[in-house]
Amino acid sequence: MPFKIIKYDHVDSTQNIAKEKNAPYLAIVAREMHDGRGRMHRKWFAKEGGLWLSVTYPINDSPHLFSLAAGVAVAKTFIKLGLSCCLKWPNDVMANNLKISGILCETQDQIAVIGIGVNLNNPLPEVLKEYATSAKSCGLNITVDDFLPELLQYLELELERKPADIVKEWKKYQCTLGRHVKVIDGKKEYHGTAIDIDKNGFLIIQTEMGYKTVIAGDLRFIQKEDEPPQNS
Ligand code: BT5
Repeated sequence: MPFKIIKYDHVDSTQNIAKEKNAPYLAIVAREMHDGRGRMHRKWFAKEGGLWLSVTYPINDSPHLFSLAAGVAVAKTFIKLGLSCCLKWPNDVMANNLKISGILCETQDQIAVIGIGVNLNNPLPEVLKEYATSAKSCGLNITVDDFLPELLQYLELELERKPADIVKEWKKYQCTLGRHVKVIDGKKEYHGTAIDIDKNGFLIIQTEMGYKTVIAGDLRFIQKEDEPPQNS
């Protein structure tokens, strides 16, 4: 089912607007947000020029897979528009080893509110320069009007897939598995090799203590001494 696009100029967070509307198949877009948020209420910088979007979708049996499906949709859109990128578990899209897009999935009643932030022509603050990038910094002029219709088409397709197919599709675009990682999940910290994601989208890490399954968390790539350098 197609999304109904509702555009705003300046809002606190598109997530809040989407929750106020409380209806499925909406695509709330804002030119700018002053209180954009990431997971655990972290600040999300959202100046004019980027895509700040929240789509609403009916909850099914596997709403935790929506973040992965949305990541696939973003990656496919970038690739179609000429920028190579890949998926870092659980919710990041990476270009040149830097975060170009982040996804936040929240739920309310029977609706999932999937927030998607994509850095296109927006400026990024100095504090993020080491971790984040934009299409512009990668040398491409991609506007919101170029990106949004393509992304919504991919979202329709990816969100509708069966759980096993979402996982399968995510694996095609990922750059996480096989790498040495540190994952912080609340007070717990895991070091090891990212081996796989299971049918729920949870990450399986091979640690010195055996296999660990991590439901959510912050993942950093770590470089082993005997490896050539790879950025995180
Ligand atoms: C995310 O959280 O990556 C989810 C971001 C979701 C943003 C969208 S925009 C539309 C919708 N409306 C909202 O209010 N939010 C959603 P997390 O993995 O927790 O990453 C947050 C961290 O990313 C911050 O602590 C910063 O370090 C970094 N960050 C902030 N702004 C960024 C940006 N524009 N680009 C890249 N990284 C950023």
